[in-house]
Amino acid sequence: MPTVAAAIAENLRARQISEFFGQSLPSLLVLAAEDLGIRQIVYRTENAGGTMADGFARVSGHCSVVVAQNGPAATLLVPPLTEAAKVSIPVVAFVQDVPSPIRNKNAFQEIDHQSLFSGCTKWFDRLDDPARVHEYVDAAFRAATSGRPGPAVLMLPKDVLELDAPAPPAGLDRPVFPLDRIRPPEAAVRAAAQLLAGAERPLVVAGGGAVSADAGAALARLSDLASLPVATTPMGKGVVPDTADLSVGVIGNYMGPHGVSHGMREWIAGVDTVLLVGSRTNENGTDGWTLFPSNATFLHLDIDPTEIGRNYPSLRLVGDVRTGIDDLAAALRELDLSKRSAERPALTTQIARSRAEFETTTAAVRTSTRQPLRPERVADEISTLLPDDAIVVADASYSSIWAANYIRATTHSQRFLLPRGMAGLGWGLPLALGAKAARPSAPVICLVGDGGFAHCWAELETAVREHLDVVVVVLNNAILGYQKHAEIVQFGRPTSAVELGHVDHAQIATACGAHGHTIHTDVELREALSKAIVDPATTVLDVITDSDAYPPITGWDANRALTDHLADQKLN
Ligand SMILES: Cc1ncc(C[n+]2csc(CCOP(=O)(O)OP(=O)(O)O)c2C)c(N)n1
Ligand SMILES: [Mg+2]
Repeated sequence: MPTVAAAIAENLRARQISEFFGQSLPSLLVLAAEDLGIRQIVYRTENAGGTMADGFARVSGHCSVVVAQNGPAATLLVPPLTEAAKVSIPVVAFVQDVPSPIRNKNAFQEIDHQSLFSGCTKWFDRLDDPARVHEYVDAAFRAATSGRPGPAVLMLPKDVLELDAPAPPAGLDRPVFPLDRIRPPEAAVRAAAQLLAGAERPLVVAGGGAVSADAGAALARLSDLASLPVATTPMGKGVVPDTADLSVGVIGNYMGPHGVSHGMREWIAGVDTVLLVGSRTNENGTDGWTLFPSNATFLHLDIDPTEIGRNYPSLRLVGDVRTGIDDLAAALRELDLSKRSAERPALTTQIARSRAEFETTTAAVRTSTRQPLRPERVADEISTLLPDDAIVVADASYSSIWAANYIRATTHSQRFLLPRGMAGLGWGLPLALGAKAARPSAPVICLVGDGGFAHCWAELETAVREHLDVVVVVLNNAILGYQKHAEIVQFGRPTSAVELGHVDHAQIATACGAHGHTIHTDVELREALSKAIVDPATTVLDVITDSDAYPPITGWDANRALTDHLADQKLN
């Protein structure tokens, strides 16, 4: 009979899980897994390890696994599991617990794990009966991947791991998600198709749920069939290529004058029908719920019934996004779509005009050779050099906004990973490492701010040791940019926290065995970036950037406090 630890390892192998993120603990489980050839990708910190698991799941399309110790290590899993919970990504965490005989006696590093994880998990339990090990492991994976996916935690008391357990049952499947591609009700689909076919000005808005459901191709087919323009939220970025003639680009709170969809804002204010797909209709994705007119008709396709109607009373399409879109397309094919086809030329002209406007208004900053470099120039350079199969990852803060606006998705095979569940600093590099582990052949480019990068420099050593070769582009403006500018916008002045000391990120990289370059000029940037993308090595480009640059957050350009503050700084 195997031990519980060995039985779990066999269970994972039977599910074709070939790697997990860990740092030795629970040791018995890790030893058993390594004995079976399951690779432990060793993180430096649990919050990075959990985020790697998030990135791995986003890119692989199946539930990932992270393991950790009880107590302090478990507390560090809370941030990444919270991000995964917010953006509906399945991660199973196996966390060691104190031995059962000393439970509730203030054992070393004993805490109330159930309370700890209660806000960031779909499912939490502890294994006490070794005979039921496979039942519990199965429950964790089922909870993580079914319905609206999310994290699950199974606590494994140290003594229980050593007990005898049965071998795993036959027929275990890889934990893919979404587990069940549920169809929305036929009557609702027909009604939605009628509304779309007869709409004067419809708009499809795709969120992260469309990416998770792998609905990009279905969405493109639907858009083409019924001449429907498709916008995405930041989490939906790239689900349809930005270059498609009906692609509006990212909408939300990034629609200031230099925003990629700025020219569509007025048009969006006049939509009469909005089809939301896989979207939480959250604050940023809707610009504080101001984007769409309140008298529009809303249709909402989502796997989570509780999200439908949260912010917009909607025709309810409860179901898997990809299946639902295919069903909608089938229903539309039965209808007269001449009204939609007649609108198409004006619509594509409107979108093309908005894009041309963006190209013109941003030409100066995108092509600027001035030093310190403009972040728009850096993002534009990444966009130009971006391979068709690349994965772009951004950290929170400005990096996410630069990437959403200034790096174009040109093919369905590219992926964009933004930590928009929590917008927590430091997610960029570990998300990138998880993405690289899931798809080793893809070039992974990670855009981070200097403040956010400081949360996780240590994982550069992980990248080198684990051969997870990524390109990290640091926008080194030596400030907490978003924080500083937001405080000026809101309160007229920043606190003393926002200016950072000088950090040589190239030296940090080389100290960890990665390549590192300090970049001052556009010529250096292009040369180093094109080399780094094809180099089988982790490379950090420490790009010295303009601290006055801020991205197209709606309303910021119109804020006198910010523009005056920046002008004053220049004079002094
Ligand atoms: C974990 C965490 N702490 C604090 C914040 C608040 N915050 C948002 S943006 C920001 C500044 C980030 O600076 P940096 O990473 O250098 O990016 P920049 O805006 O300068 O490009 C801060 C402190 C956050 N989002 N997450
Ligand atoms: Mg910064």
